[in-house]
Amino acid sequence: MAEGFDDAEVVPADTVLVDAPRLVEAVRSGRLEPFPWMAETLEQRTDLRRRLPWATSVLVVAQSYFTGNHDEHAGAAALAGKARVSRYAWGSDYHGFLRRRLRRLRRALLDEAGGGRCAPFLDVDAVLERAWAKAAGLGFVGKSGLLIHRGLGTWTFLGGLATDVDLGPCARPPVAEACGTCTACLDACPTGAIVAPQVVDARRCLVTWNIEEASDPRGDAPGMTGHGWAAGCDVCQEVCPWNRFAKRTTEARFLPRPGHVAFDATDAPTDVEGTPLARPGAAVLPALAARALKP
Ligand code: B12
Ligand code: SF4
Ligand code: SF4
Repeated sequence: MAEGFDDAEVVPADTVLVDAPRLVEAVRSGRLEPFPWMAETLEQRTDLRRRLPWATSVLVVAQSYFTGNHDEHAGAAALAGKARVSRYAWGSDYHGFLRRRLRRLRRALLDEAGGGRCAPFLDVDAVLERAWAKAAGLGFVGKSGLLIHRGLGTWTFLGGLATDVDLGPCARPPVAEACGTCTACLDACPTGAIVAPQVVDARRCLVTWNIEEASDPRGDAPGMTGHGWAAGCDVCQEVCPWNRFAKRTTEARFLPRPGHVAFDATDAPTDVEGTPLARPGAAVLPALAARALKP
């Protein structure tokens, strides 16, 4: 049914999300302070049926974006002295084409059911996606806070459909948390943003300041520079042993565009339209590289 995605599973829409109170706590504690829209949409995020009261089923999808490592695409010599870009931002922006794929899935579902209501969600919608993926048995939430799929690792985007078509019960059992005694992500995070197992403080995560709020001067604060990441950050995923099992995607749109794997202040990409680098914007990329490479 979920053609085009790497994995998918259904889960009833009235499933109580055990992680919903954790979002409330994250907002109250100030950890999500850089994103006022998280507090503004809190009720919808903790309860999907506030916004979509008609939903009876949720189909959660996972899409791998893993196309390899930096040195495979840029070469060790080309990487020397450059600031890196997070793997998810190497190729085309996922929002447009994965949303189109979700709309196709929606059409197929409603055609088969003979009608009904169905709303896609993908990243920007007020849905607690990792909690839904966990509830659907797609994986477990690691100490890094990332959803770990046993076959795909952490390199996945999540999304789905909420519908009033009854898709039945979830066919999978929950996936047990399997970090064990490993603390590699907590130890390796360059800014100490993983403040406790599964708890990420967005005020310290590099991604807040080099993608989402790239013009905010707080990204230049002491301890937040010289980390080597121009846009996004993959450290907590690179050290994760579960990613040894990560399967590569066959989706060519995630392959890197020339110059988008790593750059410095002198050769930052200028053509970023249709890529995740458009979020910070071409104008700030040289400064982000300079910040990342600050001695
Ligand atoms: C805001 C946001 C961010 C913020 C804040 C991240 C954060 N951890 O809160 C910033 C900008 C920092 C960020 C960074 C990244 N993000 Co982001 N982000 C989101 C967004 C829009 C909302 C996340 C959210 O609700 N955060 C609030 C916290 C409370 O919820 P949560 O992170 O889901 O927390 C889960 C667990 O950690 C656990 N939990 C939380 N607190 C506690 C406390 C205790 C005690 C316990 C036991 C458990 C627990 O419960 C939650 C649900 O299971 C989602 C899309 C969406 N609509 O869900 C994408 C999303 C989570 N991001 C994603 C990605 C890819 C990233 C990056 C990898 C990007 C990068 N490489 O540059 C990094 C990873 C950083 C990290 N280690 O989490 C993917 C994650 C895919 C996956 N496999 O997990 C998502 C789902 C987008 C998507 N549609 O694919 N992101
Ligand atoms: S993305 Fe980077 S800064 Fe953010 S939690 Fe992971 S390792 Fe830390
Ligand atoms: S690095 Fe270790 S502790 Fe962190 S999510 Fe992966 S397995 Fe869990």
